[in-house]
Amino acid sequence: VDKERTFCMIKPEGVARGLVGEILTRIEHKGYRIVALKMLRLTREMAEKHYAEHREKPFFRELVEHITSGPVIAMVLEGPGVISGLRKLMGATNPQEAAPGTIRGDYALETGQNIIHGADSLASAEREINLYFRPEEIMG
Ligand code: YYY
Ligand code: MG
Repeated sequence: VDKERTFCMIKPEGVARGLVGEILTRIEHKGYRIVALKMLRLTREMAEKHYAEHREKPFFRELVEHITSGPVIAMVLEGPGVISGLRKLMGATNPQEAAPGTIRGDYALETGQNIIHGADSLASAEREINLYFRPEEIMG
């Protein structure tokens, strides 16, 4: 599965803090290919779809507020094992538990401000890619 694809997003605080270049550098240096990329600001409706799996969680409202609070960078990444590989580059959800050397481990302190999103499974990756990108926006 050399052509495995995943969905990745730099969240509003990552963009606001000027970490876009740093994060793209880590992704590219690892060897993953960026096959689609756009900057956008999520509507509430988009955010609720994106995080539909968390609809019943106590932090859902805050999560939607946060992800719609400013522009984000949405991407499709391609490469062998990229779904789990991106999750490793990201580090643990709680940045206080994320290992040094990971994006969250190096640049964040709070779960609600953890800078980066990555799909957590093949099904999530496919669902999220389709939520953000039309087929013709993805470079083969
Ligand atoms: O996939 P990942 O982002 O690592 O974590 P999820 O468990 O899917 O949660 C999505 C998102 O929700 C997380 O990145 C921050 C936020 N969140 C939170 O604010 N408080 C929690 N206790 C758990 C998650
Ligand atoms: Mg998740």
